[in-house]
Amino acid sequence: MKTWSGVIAVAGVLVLGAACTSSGAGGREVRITQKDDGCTPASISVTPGEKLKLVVKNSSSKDFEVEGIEGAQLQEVVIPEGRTRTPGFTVPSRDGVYKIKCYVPGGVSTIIELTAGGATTPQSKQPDAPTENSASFAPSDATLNVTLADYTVTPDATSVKAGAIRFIATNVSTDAVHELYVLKVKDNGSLESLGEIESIGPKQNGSMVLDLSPGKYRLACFIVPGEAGSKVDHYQKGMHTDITVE
Ligand SMILES: [Cu+2]
Repeated sequence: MKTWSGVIAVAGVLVLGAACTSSGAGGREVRITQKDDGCTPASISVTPGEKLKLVVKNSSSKDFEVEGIEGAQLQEVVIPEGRTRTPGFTVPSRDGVYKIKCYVPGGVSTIIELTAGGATTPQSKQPDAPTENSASFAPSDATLNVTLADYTVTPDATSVKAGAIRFIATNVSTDAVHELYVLKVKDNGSLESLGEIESIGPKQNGSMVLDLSPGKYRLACFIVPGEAGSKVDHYQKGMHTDITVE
């Protein structure tokens, strides 16, 4: 019995994979659909080294983003409400499970697992190096120190002068990975991601410089269950706070 249910489960995944994909120039097309309750499919069977063309359609009423996490090399792409974007993704050449996070900042999220080869266990975790982007930073520019804890985001000031602002994020957690997103809070309340320091390990820090105009901004961590070993949604747990740029 156990063997048969396993075979049926595998066959189901293959049928799903075939149903939502087709071949085309620029890689095999894999369709991902975003709705108000999340993204589908949640799992995709791929071949090591395969080139994919992700056809990401946003059928929801919010702006979605997709990006690779835990080492998957897919740059963040914003898919505005009602639009379609087609980022390419090359599956790494070794068997493994590669994760793409499909989400609304501060809202729903789905982790789409791309399983390459016969892997049944996730690839070894490879956190991204902390972002260091200080090229445009001058000593006279403002610095905002941000403390990330389980599960709070605490800047050392709630207002900063407009211009180049250096964000230095320190994760004081003893065991959890956190990240720092800086988002513009638009007039209609929606969020636009402007920059991020990803995958800051326990007791680690990272920095980035952003040029910000006056307005309201949100500092947030968007790690969700299944990402970086987390069992909880950090944003929902309270990992966000707003600052004013004047
Ligand atoms: Cu966090």
